Amino acid sequence: MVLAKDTDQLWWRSAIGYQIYPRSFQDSNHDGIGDLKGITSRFPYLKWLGVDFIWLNPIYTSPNIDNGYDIADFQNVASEYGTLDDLKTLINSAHQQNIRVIMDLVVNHTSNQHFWFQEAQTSRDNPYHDFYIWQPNHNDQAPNNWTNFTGDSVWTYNQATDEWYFHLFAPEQPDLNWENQSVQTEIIKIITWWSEQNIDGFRLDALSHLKKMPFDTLQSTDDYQFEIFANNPGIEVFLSLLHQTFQSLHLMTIGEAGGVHADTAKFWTGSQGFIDMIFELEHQVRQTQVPPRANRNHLLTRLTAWENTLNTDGWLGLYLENHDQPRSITVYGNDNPLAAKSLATLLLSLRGTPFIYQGEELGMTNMLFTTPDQIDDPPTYHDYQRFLAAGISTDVALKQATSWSRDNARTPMQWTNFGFSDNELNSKNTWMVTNPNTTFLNYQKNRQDPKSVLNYYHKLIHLRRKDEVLKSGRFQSYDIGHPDILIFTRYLLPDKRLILINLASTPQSISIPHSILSENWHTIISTIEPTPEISPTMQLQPFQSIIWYN
Ligand code: ISL
Ligand code: CA
Repeated sequence: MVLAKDTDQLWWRSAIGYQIYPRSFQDSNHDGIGDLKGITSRFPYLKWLGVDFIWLNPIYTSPNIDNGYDIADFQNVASEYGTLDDLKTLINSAHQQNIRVIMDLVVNHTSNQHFWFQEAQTSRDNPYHDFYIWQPNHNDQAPNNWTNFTGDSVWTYNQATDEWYFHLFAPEQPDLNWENQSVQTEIIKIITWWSEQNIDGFRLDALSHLKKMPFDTLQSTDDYQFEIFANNPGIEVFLSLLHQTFQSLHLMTIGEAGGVHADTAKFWTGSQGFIDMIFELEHQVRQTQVPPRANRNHLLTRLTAWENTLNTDGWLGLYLENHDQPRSITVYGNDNPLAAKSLATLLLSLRGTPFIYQGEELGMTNMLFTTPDQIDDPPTYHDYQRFLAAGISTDVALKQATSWSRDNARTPMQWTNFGFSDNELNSKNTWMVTNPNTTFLNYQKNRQDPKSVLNYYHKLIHLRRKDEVLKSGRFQSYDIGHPDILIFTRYLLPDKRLILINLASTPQSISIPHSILSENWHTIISTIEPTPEISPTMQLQPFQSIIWYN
């Protein structure tokens, strides 16, 4: 079944998304790795939860240096996840249940195992050579001293051609040369082929990095060192080419745009932009490394800035978690389930398209890593060894390396006491360790408990689904001068919703601005029941967030 693509082109504006990390979602054949059949078997759950589409992290053939973000074949499925037929079944079954399917498009780079790179590296005359970015070797020195996202040089030497090739991520992920028209043509073919497989859109990986600066540009050494890789002049040529392709195929797009700031967002999304929605990477900053704690005030102020910028034009992809971030309940809420409810209220009441990351709706937490062999993410392991080399003890090095590690988000989904397996034996054989707290923090227990994080998500999602104001109303915030509390309205006049987000972990007393009090509000939902009436001064319990309707 194909969902009508052209009748409702803006379907994503009123939709709720759910991000699936296929390796860790559901294992259907007991090999310890999540797979496509596993995902398909969970659609009834996603239906119950109330999501409209899923985004699948990469499932293509890959040597898994970066868990699938190093693609060796864009048009095939990694065997551990199943077959192309399994994917067709997944897409069909999703569509039958009115769930759309978004794939991850990783075209800033490929795997070094991709046929193009295998060819490209053999000689300067090879037809695929210019698919990648090369500089000649002089005196065995890298062409410049730029540092990439993994903390190493952007250059790796290639003996066969006596050249260096460019990579923003691992050396096994060479960057594609977007200046080469043959690269553009090949990528468009791939996008078209996927469209023919009936997918509904793409999340565009590392999109802001496609255009490189001249190699004699100086890279700064401060916090802004990666600006040199983002949103560079000339990127609009590549973005508009992609835009035309997506438009003509009616594919929804959400671009991951690291290094793009709220003030330039309109260039990316909206009537002048190239993509339907943007994933910004500004809202999370660290407050402490161990334990992992993020700055709550920064979260609220950055999200407010983004909401204001895209209030009338453009659209935001809203998220608090993904496969690259530690768990939000841990970094903002000290593992308190009430914090997860407060964060859910934020995620599901802002203007934009909310994305729930698997397990977030259960209040899944960071994992306490106890041995180095539990680490999977190469950059995390790299950090661990760096700390050891600096003379730090094993225990402390492990804590420091893993506290903010991406691995925290990648532990298996906690469906039962055994995680994503159905028995104790299989649960010991998973590709990555299951968080031991699955014995008490899991889907089965959550579903039965009316006060659980999951049931709160369920209620909120269904509230948003039937409320046009929460889906499309504009945003207006009120400054009450409290670092951990955000008050805002969503409005589609004459209708208004008033939302109070409280991320403080201790009781608070606040004054509500007069301009708000002059309206009539009735209570709808609160993270802590009973839902309080609005009043000039309010005593809020820790993580008490509230929604009122006019
Ligand atoms: O731009 C950044 C910071 O300003 C980077 O965070 C960068 O955009 C980000 O690391 C890109 O992440 C994505 O591509 C990576 C992959 O490892 C991540 O999992 C993915 O989300 C390489 O494909
Ligand atoms: Ca499996």
